[in-house]
Amino acid sequence: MQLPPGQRAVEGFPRFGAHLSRPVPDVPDVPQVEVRGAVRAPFCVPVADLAALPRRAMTADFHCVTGWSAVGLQWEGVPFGAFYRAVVEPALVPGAVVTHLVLRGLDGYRSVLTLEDALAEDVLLADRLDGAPLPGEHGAPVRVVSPRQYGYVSTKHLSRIEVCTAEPVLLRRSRLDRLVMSLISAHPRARVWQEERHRHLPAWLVRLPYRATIGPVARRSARG
Ligand SMILES: Nc1nc2c(c(=O)[nH]1)N[C@H]1C(S)=C(S)[C@@H](COP(=O)(O)O)O[C@H]1N2
Ligand SMILES: [Mo]
Repeated sequence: MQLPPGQRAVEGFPRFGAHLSRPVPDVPDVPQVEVRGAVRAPFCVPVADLAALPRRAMTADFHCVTGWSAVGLQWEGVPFGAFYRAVVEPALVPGAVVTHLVLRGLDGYRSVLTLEDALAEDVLLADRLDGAPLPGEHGAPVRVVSPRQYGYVSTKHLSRIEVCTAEPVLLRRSRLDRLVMSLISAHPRARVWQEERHRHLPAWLVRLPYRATIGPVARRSARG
């Protein structure tokens, strides 16, 4: 089995992200996904309404930008494209040319995708993993999964989709935050097979320091 350049398989599927120090966010009693931006008016879609859309199962590897890959994950959910066409497109401002989406999670996490990447046929709104409801640590009640992009695109606990007609700039609170984030800022496409890890840093430069972080991740996720 072949992995994308610079990736190594780990045992199991680690919980990972900007949130590691924080507990899994609480899921509201009636979870919803808010849609706003270039729509006629912001609105909320109850996660339960996803049941009306077609479903898809998919086996895929999951690649974190730091270099670990979880292999052979079995996802189930609604194709993101089907959701977008059924729910978002009819609500767009007439004439709006959508270029990007900002996805937000219940923990405040945000990621940016081009519309083209979001509508790829293997992008899912996943609510099941390995035959069971999506567990909290992996993004309950519903998360995005985009297997051909680095994991940072695959927003967990999806709570908001912002529809954009130009590439959005995510505002950062502190100056240090802004400096660090501009250095390690996400690649606008984030395709794993092209090794598009970051916007400004070449992949070869980050491979080695990242590798040092994989050991602890792999140990944490090892079972038994
Ligand atoms: N809401 C939310 N989604 C997130 C993150 C996060 O911190 N919060 N981290 C991202 C990163 S960097 C990775 S690698 C994957 C990790 O997914 P996992 O915790 O299911 O392994 O989630 C992505 N989605
Ligand atoms: Mo990641």
